[in-house]
Amino acid sequence: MTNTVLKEKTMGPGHLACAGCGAAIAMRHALEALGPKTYVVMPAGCWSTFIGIYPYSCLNVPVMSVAFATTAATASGLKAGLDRSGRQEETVLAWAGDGGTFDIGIQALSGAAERNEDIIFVCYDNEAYMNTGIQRSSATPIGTVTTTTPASAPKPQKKKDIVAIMAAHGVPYTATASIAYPDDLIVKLTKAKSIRGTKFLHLYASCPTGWRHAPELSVEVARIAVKSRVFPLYEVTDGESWQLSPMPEKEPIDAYLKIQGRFKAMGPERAAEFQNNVDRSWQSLIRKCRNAA
Ligand SMILES: Cc1ncc(C[n+]2csc(CCOP(=O)(O)OP(=O)(O)O)c2C)c(N)n1
Ligand SMILES: [Mg+2]
Repeated sequence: MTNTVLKEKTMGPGHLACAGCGAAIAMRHALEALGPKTYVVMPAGCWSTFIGIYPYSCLNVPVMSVAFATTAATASGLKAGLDRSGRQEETVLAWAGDGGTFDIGIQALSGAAERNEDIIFVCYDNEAYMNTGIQRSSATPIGTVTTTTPASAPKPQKKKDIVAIMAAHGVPYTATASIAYPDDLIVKLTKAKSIRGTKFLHLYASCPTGWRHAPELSVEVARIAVKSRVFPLYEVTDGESWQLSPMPEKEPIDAYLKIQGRFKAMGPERAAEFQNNVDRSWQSLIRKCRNAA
């Protein structure tokens, strides 16, 4: 696909995302790290619509728009084809939302990970099916209001632990990253690019429209998520060596819940459960990192 907007840069300014879209920021940093020799494979989701209408794509790299369930399988095939053509230095980036990763994309992703396909799979996680109108996914946190879990009955289940699932496949590299910590994100993707086999990045991407916060607060919300340990930053090598990334001082969770309208229906009980989930996940992560040290 040709980009008629910007020739030199991997991502131009003319996308159609909402103001403050974390997923748009995420791609800009990802392509900064991976460079122009990147092929992007993306399923349905906000990204496949706000990329723009051909030939006015905001991306200056080739993009394949694929059926929802097939991202990792298509990326595997594309990489095999490039290899066969002697183009081993080119990177295949599978780029899917949480719906396209945690839910509908997981079987193809699991298959690719089990075969250890040489791809980078990034899940930009905005914690719901945003493109179709904010429906809950298995990445949506407990107590969240979405259009399918309304204020009268916010989501009762907790978020699925996708990194543990990917680590359990024993893939060479898995990590979390956030749009609020771009240096860390770029270091991780640069590292992923240098490793052969399946690499998985769980990338936190705020969504002002779905999370009901001001667009200018997207990075701030992402920063508080890391500080409050809602979304800690870490890496897992070969599925067994867990390592915490540089983390800021710990802060209470209250600001995180208050700043977003999606948690407005959370009573004190659900808030306590949310906090409890965060604490338990954090303790478990610390244990894994200590055991690996
Ligand atoms: C097989 C299939 N089912 C449903 C849809 C409708 N659909 C398009 S985008 C989307 C939401 C995707 O959510 P997510 O992967 O989290 O990405 P986001 O929109 O949040 O960026 C859905 C359900 C589809 N395109 N294909
Ligand atoms: Mg989503």
